[in-house]
Amino acid sequence: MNNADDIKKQLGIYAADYVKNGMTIGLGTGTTVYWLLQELGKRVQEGLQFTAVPTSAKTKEIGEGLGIKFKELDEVDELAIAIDGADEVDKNFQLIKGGGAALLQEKIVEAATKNLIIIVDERKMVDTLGKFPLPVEVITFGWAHVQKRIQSLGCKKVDLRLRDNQPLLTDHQHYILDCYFDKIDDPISLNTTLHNIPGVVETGLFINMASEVITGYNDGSIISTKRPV
Ligand code: A5P
Repeated sequence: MNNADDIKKQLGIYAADYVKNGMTIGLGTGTTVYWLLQELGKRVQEGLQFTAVPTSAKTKEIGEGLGIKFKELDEVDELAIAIDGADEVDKNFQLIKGGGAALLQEKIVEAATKNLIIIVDERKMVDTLGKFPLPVEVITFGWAHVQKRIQSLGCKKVDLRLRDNQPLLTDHQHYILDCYFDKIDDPISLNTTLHNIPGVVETGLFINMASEVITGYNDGSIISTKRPV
């Protein structure tokens, strides 16, 4: 029986095999990707050469400390692959992301590849999205009005995310609203509805973006599944 951290570490090592010499890749954010960064750092020391576009300031900071070479998104064309974690993954490979508040940059970077590889432990695989509160990134101006509009969509609770008792500011100087929908029956239409609210910058619904999900199980096994095209 492996604990959550062991599984994340195994996933990081497994996913590092996807990174080949000469690639330009997107690197995600979070506690699972942390282990990927550690493994890639080791492989860089052993001679692996690649360039990465970070999905957050945190990933860039950790990666640079490990010797990983970064570029800005606008300095590169298409990314060969991107690897990231997720908070929930449903049967159709739709995702909730943003638990680490990096969803905006993640979505922009990951839109630059056809090969978004998601690494998650089995607890994050769900039939229906929504138990995990959906993060929605909003402009700071008028955020309480956006909060009310999301509540009026039938969302049970919408919390402004705090850090140290202050509203958390994202890398791009926005707020995050954590939206407790409980059950998201139609993620595609909810994503569109949320985008139509003035003040919403981006949602944590990653629709039709993941091409492959690598799942780590409690018994130590790892299974990779490709999204049917
Ligand atoms: C960051 O904003 C998120 O999208 C993360 O990718 C997601 O929350 C998964 O993070 P963990 O691997 O830490 O669970």
